[in-house]
Amino acid sequence: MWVPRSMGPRIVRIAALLGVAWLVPRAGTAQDSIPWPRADRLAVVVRARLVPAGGDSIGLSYELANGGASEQAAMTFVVRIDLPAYRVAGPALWWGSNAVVQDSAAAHWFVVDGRAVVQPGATLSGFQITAVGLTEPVLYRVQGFHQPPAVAEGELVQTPPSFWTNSIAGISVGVAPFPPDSAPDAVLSRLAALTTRACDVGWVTPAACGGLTGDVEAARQAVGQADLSGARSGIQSFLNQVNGLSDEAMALLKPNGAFALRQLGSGGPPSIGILDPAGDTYIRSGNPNQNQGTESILRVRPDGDNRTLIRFDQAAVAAVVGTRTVTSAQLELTIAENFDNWGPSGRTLDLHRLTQSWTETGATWSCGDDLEPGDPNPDCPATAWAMDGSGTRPWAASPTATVLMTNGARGVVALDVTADVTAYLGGSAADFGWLLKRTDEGPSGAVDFGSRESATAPRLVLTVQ
Ligand SMILES: [Ca+2]
Ligand SMILES: [Ca+2]
Repeated sequence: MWVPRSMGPRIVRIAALLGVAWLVPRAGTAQDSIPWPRADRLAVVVRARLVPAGGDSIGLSYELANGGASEQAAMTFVVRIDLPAYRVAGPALWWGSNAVVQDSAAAHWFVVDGRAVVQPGATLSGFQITAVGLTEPVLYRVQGFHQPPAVAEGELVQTPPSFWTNSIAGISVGVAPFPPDSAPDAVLSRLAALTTRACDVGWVTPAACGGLTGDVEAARQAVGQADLSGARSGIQSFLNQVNGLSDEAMALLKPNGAFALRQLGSGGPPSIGILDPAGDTYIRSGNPNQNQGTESILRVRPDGDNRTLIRFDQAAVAAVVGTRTVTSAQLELTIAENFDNWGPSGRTLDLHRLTQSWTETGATWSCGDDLEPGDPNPDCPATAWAMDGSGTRPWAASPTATVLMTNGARGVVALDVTADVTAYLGGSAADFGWLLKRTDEGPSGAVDFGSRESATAPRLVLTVQ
């Protein structure tokens, strides 16, 4: 199998992780002689296509067709996804999750109700992932359902074959992180390699391959002559041709072509990425050892010094930003209930950068991670923090952002965290998220925001260019 040089190590690594039975003829094993149905009794076709996804995200939807000649119904579907964060959705009665399968990150769908298996001759769609990154070829695996063999009384029951020896594999389109080298020649070299790959596996017809390859080659020559405008024309022509190709070709080549155009300085509009929190909770001096991490609200109020903690997955932020620059980062909170007691001219909330680590289900007034959050005692051998009293506060003294709350305010409150997100990404500040509190916790003024357990979760809106 030929793979582009830049992709070779990854493909080989993926092949090693997911099993390489699809690359080489299967050697007979002792397992083949046991009466369990073998993997080759399942014949499936997996189709991938792009689906709309917000901002900078890529949405992929997979269709699983079980061949009429199969002797098994399909019941497990795995696609290699080499990303720290992505969303997985599945068809009805299939459980979809981010999983580690044989030490390999993978989107994993498993039927949870026998009625939903994909019978021979049937097709099921709706296996979806949403992620920020770029598409590339990945391996998938599908395992069939089989009844255990009948066993006579006294006969030894044989161990069923594992997923890895009793599943079939193939190549489809997945999402991977942005490439580390985004210089124009590296990006075009990647695009040329992916185009060749799409042609090799039959996602692009030989006739169309010539046109696509010619466009990328023209762009590479233009870059060699420092003619970025000419290079952009080549890639624009490439993208025009990609429209109308097979679903897999579009899924693989469209995002990569668009990425190349961006890296060639197309001056296109900035893109926007939206992230859900990795953790949120609120703490209160009135119940100093109680955790509120699973509540559907994030409360800020003076009585009991209720303060909100929130943080995002830095790897997910980095994946959105890729090789570009954050031009804006807004923390958006949706008001679930405004107690409308902010006085005639309103009162302010301050958002501070936290400087100590904490966990969503362990954070209390007393510490960042109570080891026994279910009891009324502080169990904080290593994570105590000084939310009041003596000691250094676990947040940066100068607030990152301040917002005025007023009676009657409803909807979304936005806090500008661009400087902090940039500092977190650049490593000049450790990322423990933020604390939101009343500037002056004396006078009245209370508000509940939706937590990530609610329908109006906080979000981090990133604009990158
Ligand atoms: Ca929470
Ligand atoms: Ca405790």
